[in-house]
Amino acid sequence: MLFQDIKKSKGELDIMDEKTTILFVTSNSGKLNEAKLALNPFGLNIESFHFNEEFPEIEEIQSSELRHVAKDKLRKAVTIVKNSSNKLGVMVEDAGFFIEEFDGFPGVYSSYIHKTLGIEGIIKTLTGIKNRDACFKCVIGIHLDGEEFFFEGECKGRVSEIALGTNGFGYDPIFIPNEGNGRTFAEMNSKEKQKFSHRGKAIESLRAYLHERNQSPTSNQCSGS
Ligand code: ITT
Repeated sequence: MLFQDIKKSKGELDIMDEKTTILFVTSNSGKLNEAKLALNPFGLNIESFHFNEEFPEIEEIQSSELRHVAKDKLRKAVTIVKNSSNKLGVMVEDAGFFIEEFDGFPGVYSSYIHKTLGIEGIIKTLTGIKNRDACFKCVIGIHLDGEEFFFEGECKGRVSEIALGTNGFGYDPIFIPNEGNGRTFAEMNSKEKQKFSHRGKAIESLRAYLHERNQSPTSNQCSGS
């Protein structure tokens, strides 16, 4: 059942439409577009939170665990988003790129390393190193009716020898997932990336949970965390 299929009386229309809307608090338009692509077909709207002078960004805590970062991000997001009670939920996501040879680095520091070293810097650092195994991981946090739920996704693959492709964002041009015929994420269209990606998997778990919760007479019966 699509979320839009919930029976609506005339006056409830707008309220119910808002109740199919998730407010995604992210500064990353690539993440936002991928979430829309994955969830819109199921009748879930994804709205972005517009950062402003008062709230220019969410400052991330230093932690070695994506889940801790996501949990902290979610609490901060819920605080800065006022009047979200008319929405289905408030969502955040924390992701990282983990290179095996470097014991998982950049991992939780992926954003900083992407801005400083960049993808060409990663390729240079791996010159002459045989083990190019890497993975993407992400944790989605969502605040629903006063409760927090978390959904994880992982995608294993390797770092390419050269940057290839123009689609996607971030580390996509240098990541070759194990599934996907040896192409980088940046050589795939968004739908293909979604099939294999960490985000695609985490979003699918979220979608399945929301579907189950929507069908349950009392929403507290399901646990997604
Ligand atoms: P937020 O506002 O949501 O925190 P961000 O871009 O800072 O956005 P993260 O800290 O979660 O997001 O991401 C860490 C880095 O990993 C960042 O440089 C991203 O561009 C990159 N990244 C995340 N998901 C990716 C993906 O699917 N493909 C390529 N790079 C990705």
